[in-house]
Amino acid sequence: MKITDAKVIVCSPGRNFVNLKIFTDQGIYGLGDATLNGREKAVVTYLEEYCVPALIGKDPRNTEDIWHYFYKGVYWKRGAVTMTAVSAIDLALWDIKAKTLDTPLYNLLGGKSRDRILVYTHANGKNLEETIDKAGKEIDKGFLAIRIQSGIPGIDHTYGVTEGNKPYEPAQQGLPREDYWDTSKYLNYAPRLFDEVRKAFGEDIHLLHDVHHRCTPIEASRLARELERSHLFWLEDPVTAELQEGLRLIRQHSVTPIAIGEVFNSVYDYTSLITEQLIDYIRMPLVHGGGITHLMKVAAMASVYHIQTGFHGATDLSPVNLAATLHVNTAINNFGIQEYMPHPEIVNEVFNINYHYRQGYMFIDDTPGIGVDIDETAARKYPYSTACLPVNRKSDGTMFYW
Ligand code: CS2
Ligand code: MG
Repeated sequence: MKITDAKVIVCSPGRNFVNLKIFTDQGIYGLGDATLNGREKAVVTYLEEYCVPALIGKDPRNTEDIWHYFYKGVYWKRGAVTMTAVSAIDLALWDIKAKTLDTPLYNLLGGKSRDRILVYTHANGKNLEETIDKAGKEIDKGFLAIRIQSGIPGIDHTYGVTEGNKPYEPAQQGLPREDYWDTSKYLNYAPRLFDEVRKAFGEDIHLLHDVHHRCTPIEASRLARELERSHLFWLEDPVTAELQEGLRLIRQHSVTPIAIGEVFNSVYDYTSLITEQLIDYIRMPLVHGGGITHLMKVAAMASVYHIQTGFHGATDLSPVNLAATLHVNTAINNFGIQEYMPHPEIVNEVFNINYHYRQGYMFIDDTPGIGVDIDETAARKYPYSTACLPVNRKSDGTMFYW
């Protein structure tokens, strides 16, 4: 079996997506997600200029060797752009392998460890009342786990909080918007927010919260400790994790579970976090973390240290990534939870999907391969348009983490 061609498909049904399609001499093709929010074209160039020509003629079944060809074989290892390209190739090859064997992908990853995938959704409001109101609406849809984000009194616009009833979309057309941030206002408000949410909905619902890397380790320790009384499912990205040792301080001070890694792209971002048991959930998505080949190894390493998965699943990852992630979630033993933000309807004009949500869980069908297809004619109706994530400053103007 040989790879005969590969093409990068860029489209923008409501937001930008990049996908890779790999063709073989046996008429079977595979799809991989290559979307890197706000930096899409960098991955397109990387794939088109450097990867596609090198793929032609290779046997697509050699997923392990091809992964290392594009990882070890490249002098400039790691980094989000490189790893997103590697991920797209890897996903497309696993798609081909499973289609060739006429079986859903999860069967090649260990088969079924479960038949439904616990998911969490998002509720965010401009203030406490609106946040509680929106969380109530998600509970009415049957969700058992909800990420709660709220506008903070005294801060004009908070990342992760949508305006009005618009769907959640952090990237905006053109150059990045500038947001402002005040950690002390946030630290005073967040524990009160969760007290009220618990009061409104009781103890049974799982609550999650995303700090978006905005605290120092000692600030995050205070927050994690004060949130203990609200029994969070997890506190996400409490600190920026370039410094893995930063997580030690939080662990010393609190038993609030910690999730981290949506911006990671290799196991080397996780080594101390996993082996020192400084976290509870890994978040690195398939699309940026080396695809199936690498993520299965990271998940296996995490499982040895009693760490579970909670893969990133925002709407800026394409349905191909979501479906592939559901296959992994079906197969591995140390699955924890899956983030699920439904794509708006327009996305389904371009992607034919093989999963659905029902009463707090996602279900994936038995279509061979990853199971998602792309309609290229529909994709052409939605051309790419530059959009970026905001930048973030402290209230005195100092540049800060986004
Ligand atoms: C968020 C994302 O889903 C999450 O946990 O942090 O919305 C994230 O900000 C975006 O995916 C960035 O592209
Ligand atoms: Mg996050």
